[in-house]
Amino acid sequence: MDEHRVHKVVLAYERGWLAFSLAMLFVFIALIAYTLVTHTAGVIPAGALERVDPAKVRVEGPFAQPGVIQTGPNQYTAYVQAFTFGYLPNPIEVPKGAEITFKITSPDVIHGFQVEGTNINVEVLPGEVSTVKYTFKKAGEYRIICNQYCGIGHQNMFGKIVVKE
Ligand SMILES: [Cu+2]
Repeated sequence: MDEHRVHKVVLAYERGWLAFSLAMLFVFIALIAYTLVTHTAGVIPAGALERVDPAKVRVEGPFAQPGVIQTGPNQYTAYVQAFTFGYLPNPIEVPKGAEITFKITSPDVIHGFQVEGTNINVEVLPGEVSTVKYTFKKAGEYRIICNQYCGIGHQNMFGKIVVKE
């Protein structure tokens, strides 16, 4: 093949690649959209801005007494502090099969709140409340991992969730 012909063939194949990769991308977007309409979308942080004063979260407001409170027949809200270098309460005790709303904030720097074995994976910013929802279907212990570098104790920053039968 001469150079001119090669050029034409390459361009034609490239159009095919572009069409196929775009089609795949749209399929991905459709699949992602599907997850948004199921209950699994609860792990998406609430969009509404909720401000708190990181200097005061340890002394006043719901985060000063971190814990789990019942808010409905099968609903609970867990107020959680993520701090250098741990989580409060520890452990976080919740019942199996109930919708848990986690409200998490930090009195110091950014932390991660990744619950091993689940899709809970949210950033915790000082000054803001991160709100995510999750329903644990299996009882047992779940480890919380800080997956945002937060200082010298980062690699030892863990917490625990105990899901009771
Ligand atoms: Cu941390």
